[in-house]
Amino acid sequence: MSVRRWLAVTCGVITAAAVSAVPVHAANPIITSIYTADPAPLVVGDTMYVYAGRDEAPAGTGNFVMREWHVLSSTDANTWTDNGAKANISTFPWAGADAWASEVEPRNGKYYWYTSVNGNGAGWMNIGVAVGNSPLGPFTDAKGGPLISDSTPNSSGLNIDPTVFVDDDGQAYMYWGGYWAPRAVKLAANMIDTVGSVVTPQGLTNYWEAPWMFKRNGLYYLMYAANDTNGCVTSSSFACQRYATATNPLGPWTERGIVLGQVSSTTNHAGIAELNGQNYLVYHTADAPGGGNFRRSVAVDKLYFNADGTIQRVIPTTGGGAVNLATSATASTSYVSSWESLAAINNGGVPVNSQDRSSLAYGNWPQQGTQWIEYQWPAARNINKSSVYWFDDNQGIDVPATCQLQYWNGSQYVNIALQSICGVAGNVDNVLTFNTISTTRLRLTMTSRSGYSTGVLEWKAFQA
Ligand code: FUB
Repeated sequence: MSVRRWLAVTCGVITAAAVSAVPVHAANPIITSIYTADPAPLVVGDTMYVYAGRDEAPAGTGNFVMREWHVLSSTDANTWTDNGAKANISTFPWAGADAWASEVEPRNGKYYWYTSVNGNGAGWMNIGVAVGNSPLGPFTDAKGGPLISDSTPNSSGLNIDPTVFVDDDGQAYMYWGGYWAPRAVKLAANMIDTVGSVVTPQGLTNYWEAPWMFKRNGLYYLMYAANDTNGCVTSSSFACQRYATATNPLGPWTERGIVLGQVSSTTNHAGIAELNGQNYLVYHTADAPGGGNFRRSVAVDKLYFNADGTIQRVIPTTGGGAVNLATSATASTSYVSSWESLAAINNGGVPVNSQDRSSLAYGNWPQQGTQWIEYQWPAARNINKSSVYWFDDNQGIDVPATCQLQYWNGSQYVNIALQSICGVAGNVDNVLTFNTISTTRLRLTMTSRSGYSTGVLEWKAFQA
């Protein structure tokens, strides 16, 4: 979509938005020209702005590379423009790396951009604040140093992910924190100083990171990423979005349910905003082509409140017909090792490499020869593509020698004539394409290399 050029930065001020901002009509993810993460929506007039970090990690790497924050915008939550990077590490002369999650809060005609950023000195992540005269800036460092750092008394174990809220009486509050350590503090009217002590909010069940605070009909809401396996995620390396409510802005909070379940990226970071009378959940996934845990993309879906103020769970939509039917299938297998997990194959994991067990692994050691895994649906599904990411533990499990895709034709399993080879490469998605079949059962058979067993990290089956 848009042709983007680097911005000139002088003394921490972004001087020119040299970006050709071309609107894109997008299903999810809403922008695919770059990877974007940690979205924070803000509605001003008829426009929704989404402040998002840019993921620049090369494919296959296992760490964040984040140096700038972009501003996306839309007047219908459907057609989106990337307005380019409106702040970056250099906006904060005292910082040096890690442009993590941020949020913008307006006040008195100014826009305060609270950011997670690495101070590059003693300690690690800090909360910085920049200020601008419009939602698109230009933004400059408002304080000349961090608002919160590791040396702030009672600060979080990880000082990231600020969310700021101004109450009807003019009092502003900031929540933030990672590593299961939420924190809150009052902000001064100038929006760049704290007032009083940092407090530890109570009642945020299984809080992990990524708070999002707002008020609706007199009730305070705090949505946040949790990573418990008690109905939230299949493995604690993923996260869901839970929410809590309170009658006081500093709590105590009562946990009320899940807004968004596990997504395809391990991190789960979201915000809520209302545009033209419709509420939206803005979040990120690893769903874009080439995406991953460190190559995330922003998505938007409608969100609904019930009459009693509770929030209906959002079911993510994807674009391009690339619906992965595996996540709604029941999996079975000829054999699974007792210490591995069949759940690994369709839990939405995004492996970094074939040794990556962060979202579980399926393996059939000590079996050798031909074994199979299978998906079953209660009614026939139309399928024309699958992809498999093989597990290789560098011990008894290796990528297979051969594989074959089969489907149930009503009375027996028959081989699918593949248009692409059944790939056995490690460290990649081996994509298989074929003419559409309609079936209730899809089976992947794998024949081991001599002396080895086989394993799978993720197997997807795509709706035609
Ligand atoms: O993008 C870096 C970090 O990942 C954010 O600060 C967290 O919320 C998580 O999304």
